[in-house]
Amino acid sequence: KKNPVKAAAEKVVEKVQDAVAPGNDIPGAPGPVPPPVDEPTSPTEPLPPKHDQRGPDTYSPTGQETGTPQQDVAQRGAYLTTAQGARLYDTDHSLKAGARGPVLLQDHHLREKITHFDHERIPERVVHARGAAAHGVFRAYGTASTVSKAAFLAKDVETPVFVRFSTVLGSRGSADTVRDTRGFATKFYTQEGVFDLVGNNIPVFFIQDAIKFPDVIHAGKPHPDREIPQAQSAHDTFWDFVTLHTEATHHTLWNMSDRGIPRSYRMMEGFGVHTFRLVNAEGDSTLVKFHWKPKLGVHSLVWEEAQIAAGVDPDFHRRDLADAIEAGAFPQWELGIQTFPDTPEQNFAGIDLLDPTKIVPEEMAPVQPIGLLTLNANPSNYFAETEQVAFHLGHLVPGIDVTDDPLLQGRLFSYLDTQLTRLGGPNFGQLPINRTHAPVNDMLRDGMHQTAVHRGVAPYRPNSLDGGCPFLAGEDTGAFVEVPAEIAASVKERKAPASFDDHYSQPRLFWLSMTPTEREHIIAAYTFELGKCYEQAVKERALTVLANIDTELCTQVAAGLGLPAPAAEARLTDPAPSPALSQLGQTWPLDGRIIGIVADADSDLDGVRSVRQAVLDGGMVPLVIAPAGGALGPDDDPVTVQRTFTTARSIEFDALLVAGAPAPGADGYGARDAKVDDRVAVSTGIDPRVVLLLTEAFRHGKAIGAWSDGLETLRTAGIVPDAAGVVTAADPTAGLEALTDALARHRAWERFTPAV
Ligand code: HDD
Repeated sequence: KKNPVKAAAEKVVEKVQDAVAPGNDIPGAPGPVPPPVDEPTSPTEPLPPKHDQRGPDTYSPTGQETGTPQQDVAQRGAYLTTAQGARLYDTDHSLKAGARGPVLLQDHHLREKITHFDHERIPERVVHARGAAAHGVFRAYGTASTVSKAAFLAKDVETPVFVRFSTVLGSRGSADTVRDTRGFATKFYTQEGVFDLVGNNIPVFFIQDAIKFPDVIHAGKPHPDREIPQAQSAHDTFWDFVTLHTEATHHTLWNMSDRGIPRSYRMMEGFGVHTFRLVNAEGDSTLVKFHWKPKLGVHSLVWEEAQIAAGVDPDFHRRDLADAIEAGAFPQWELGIQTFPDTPEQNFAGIDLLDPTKIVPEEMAPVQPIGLLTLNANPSNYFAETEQVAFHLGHLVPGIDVTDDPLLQGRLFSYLDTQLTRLGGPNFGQLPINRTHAPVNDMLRDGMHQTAVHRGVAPYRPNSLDGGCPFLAGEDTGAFVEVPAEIAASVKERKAPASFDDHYSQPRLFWLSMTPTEREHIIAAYTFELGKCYEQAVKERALTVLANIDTELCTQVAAGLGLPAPAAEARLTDPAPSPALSQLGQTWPLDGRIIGIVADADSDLDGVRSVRQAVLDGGMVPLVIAPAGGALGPDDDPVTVQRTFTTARSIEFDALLVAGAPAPGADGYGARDAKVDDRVAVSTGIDPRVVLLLTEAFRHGKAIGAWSDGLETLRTAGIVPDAAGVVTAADPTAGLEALTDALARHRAWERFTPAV
């Protein structure tokens, strides 16, 4: 007797094969469904990708093949059409009763065009609204295979990725260079599904339990009455919160350090923050912390530079990332892990690994490199990619699992939930940027913005109608199986463990690990931010917190605020410093660094040409800055000008080379420029904007070089030739070498007081 399940399944297969028969074909539809095996208890082959898993480039929104690759133009086809494909003869005039008459309601094109426009914006992210992103590839070294069975961590496996960097507090249109934490979220499109590593550039977090997240964000965001200040922590509610919840002390200290104002997204570390759990093919589990280490080193702006940039170029970080990738200076990070035994205590050397306000110093648990990330392509559409990308910590692959960190557990809820509002429904996974590259056979159906045309009748299982599909995988067939971690018997309670109570020893460890220059920056940052607060009680409470970190820090900030310095509440601990926390003291590659070359028509243009070439050869970017746009020199051998004295500001350049002594007013404007007190500059005969450029660059510790007439310009700007990081040479290319040596240390730290 024929098996009824099999018979029913065969009927379905026939139907499907009919539907996909040649001539009846739907572009991108899967091929014929394989006939079921004798008994529908296990799959024969993985099913091919669904129609909606194809790359976005080759299909129009209606699924029609549009040709590959997609051309880089906004519109394709000769004629403008409506969204329904009807050709249009006019898109500039509403349909009216006579040329001067009222507009008619029947004008569908007008209504369609305006309606679509009215709905072009979606809610911005409630946090991390401002961001910039890039595509890239992750190549695994294979070194993690002993601890994780994740296929993408096996040796030499290359996995496409999309990385979004962000600030936390500001709105979508806010400035890049504000003092804030930076997001570092990576989507790995692995063959086993998407893995999202949603981290920050600071390894600890403000709070230990996700239930406080709305509170800390309400405190950090602009005040609800006036909606100011934008993208700042320098206001009362932020400091009120972080001083009443002293677990925030560690994260806040990192924010007040140079880490709060990165030079570039390319020069930031990234951290997974929480402890994760890896599991290998044998089922052994290991606790880990993820680290991204930038190849270019960790560098920061100085505060004045960050403030100027926020006005002069609010897109500073976004531009820097896109420009570098476009120029082929692909940023790279090594992914590394710190590993810890997965013991029931989940504690390493007295540090509770479930407490997200704690680090494990690298000196105690070295970061072991497991792969290389290279960002090599800019998004082609900001909205479709950077705005619509949706990260979620629950996007895990076999071999990577979560721990009971209460902050992580709450995040596992929040990220899915937020997309329902932000992306308008549960089908955001079908958006091109969010699509997994692994075959999908889910039973999720319908809902807002459903773009897949699902066929078959049985999106449930087990079923006897759709060939019995889908079947369940086991661990041996690549299923994601949670690590069966033991949970100690306990009572249900709203409580944090006692091990979460120490809020000061790690901030003190961070402080003690800083060089004198870095400490000076921290003192200045606290003094600035608390100085912006109005509430005396908040400032005083902040000082009691600082007293528990370090007496010198507290005394100095108190002096700046004009308040008495309180004493520490308990004896300060004496942890061993962690040198890995300091950003200073090493040299780094200079790929993509920007060298400004100041010249005018009377400068040594041969020198400019040769130094320009040498900068390019060194993988850096030369930008010639001259009184006016166009070119310098003869028509047959021009030196192209990239910036003028009007458009250039020091924040754009990592180092300056000065070839000329441009007089004020060469462009008919310089002498009247209000950027600087021009009486001084006019009397000395150098354009005041050049003097400003140099004095700012000098104050910000940047490398400065000069030759020929440029020496005169340096003198006018009051820069002594033997100052640290200042290079004067007869031969510009020899000078460049010395200049880049200085730049490799990022800044001439000796210029800051106190010196390193
Ligand atoms: Fe979060 C976005 C990083 C705690 C709730 N978070 C978001 C993004 C990053 C982080 C990088 C931007 C992702 C993107 O580019 O789209 N968040 C962190 C880190 C945390 C953290 C490193 C602590 C270790 N976050 C955290 C908590 C909650 C959230 C405790 C809620 C309980 N985060 C969100 C969110 C966001 C988000 C509301 C806003 C937009 C989004 O998720 O997609 O769900």
